[in-house]
Amino acid sequence: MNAVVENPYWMPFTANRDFNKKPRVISGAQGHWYTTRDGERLYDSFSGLWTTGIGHCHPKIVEAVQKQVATLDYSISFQVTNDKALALAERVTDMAPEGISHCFFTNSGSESVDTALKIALGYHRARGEGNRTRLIGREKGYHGVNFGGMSVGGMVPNRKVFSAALLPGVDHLRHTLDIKRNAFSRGLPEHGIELAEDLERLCQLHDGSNIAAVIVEPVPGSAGVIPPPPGYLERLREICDNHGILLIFDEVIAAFGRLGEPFGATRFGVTPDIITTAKGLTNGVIPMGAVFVRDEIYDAFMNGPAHMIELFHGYTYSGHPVAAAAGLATMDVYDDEGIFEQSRNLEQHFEDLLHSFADHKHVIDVRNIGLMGSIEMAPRDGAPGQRGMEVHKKCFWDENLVVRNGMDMLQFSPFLNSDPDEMTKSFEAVRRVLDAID
Ligand code: PXG
Repeated sequence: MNAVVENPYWMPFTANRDFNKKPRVISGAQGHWYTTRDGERLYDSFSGLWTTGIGHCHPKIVEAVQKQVATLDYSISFQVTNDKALALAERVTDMAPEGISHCFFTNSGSESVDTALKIALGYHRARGEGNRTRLIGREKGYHGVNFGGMSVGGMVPNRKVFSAALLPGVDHLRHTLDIKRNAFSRGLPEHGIELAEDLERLCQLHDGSNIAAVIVEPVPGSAGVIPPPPGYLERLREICDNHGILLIFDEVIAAFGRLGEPFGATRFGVTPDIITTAKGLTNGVIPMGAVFVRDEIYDAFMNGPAHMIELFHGYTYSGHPVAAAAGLATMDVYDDEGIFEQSRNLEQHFEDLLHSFADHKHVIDVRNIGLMGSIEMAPRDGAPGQRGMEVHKKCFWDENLVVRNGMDMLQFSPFLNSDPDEMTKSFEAVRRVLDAID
């Protein structure tokens, strides 16, 4: 029978035909475990999709969402707002680095990124520097799948088909992955700070006065967890300052505890001008993102007639009350249960488990920082990605374990409140699978 008829759902970032042969379908979750529709329990080694750091169906979030949906299910988002959106904005800007006291709500990481890029362009124009239009991303960057984020992103398969439609005036810094020099680094790799000079080179090429913004993930996640060389982010900050360029950190993964801190910016002690977030903002429970901006940026827009809209941008669901209620409950749990501290305390154990794979015959690199980790395997000859996919499927079917693979890299995003023994067991399962495959 035709696969299209069997499964009407065209799944995102999925090998649909392969999936349809033996569908992997989840129908429930509690804490650190999923339940499949066949009633099997699976341990979730990826916290959803880097999203659900405090575990699934946390009672406080469930209760907040249930209450909110019965109180105010939706309210118009333009020229009027709701109490929960206001409260969440106050709550999360309080956690942000000094000098950042406003945020703009979106519904996803991709929307946060495109919002940030538009704010950057609008900011320069509002200040009479409308010539600053060029945007700079980085190879291997992932900034979502909308046109702006795709253009500044550096994941080749995500760009290839859409090459002709990418934004003009975009350049990319080289990525900092250097397995030859940095393989099996624990935490920050030793080599690569000089790669930050790529930004200076682009400033010389275009003249820095034409560049609006640079966007990077402090730690690229989707590309396989690439911690920055020490001093690299500081140097980007310095070059941006020298040339009046805005620095954007895409913290869709890094923010809210994944690096043991509210933000990657606070972990690295480098404050960007704009921070994009999503995922951990609501523990993944209701889609929502937030874009944090420095006060000067917000202030630059607050000009002109006061009755006029300052930024012609927004979403029907910006500040959705149910999402905001989920966000508020998530922040409560982060605080009440000391989640960021728990995350920090798990780092060493996680690092040791990951690096215990350094001696495995299939493994060519292990990278980690905070609770972000990647085990990179060598690709099979002529079949890149096949080994990674096999590990994913074997873990699912044979080990009751959800492991995310990006090509031949295994990605790990453990719960911020993981039980160390459960974490150990999940890696024992991964080892059994690696031992069993070619
Ligand atoms: N920026 C970053 C840094 C991300 O990690 C996005 C933007 C886009 O977010 P939305 O909500 O639009 O998907 C992301 C998303 C993976 C993986 O396997 C990571 C993401 C999405 C899908 C897979 O690492 N991150």
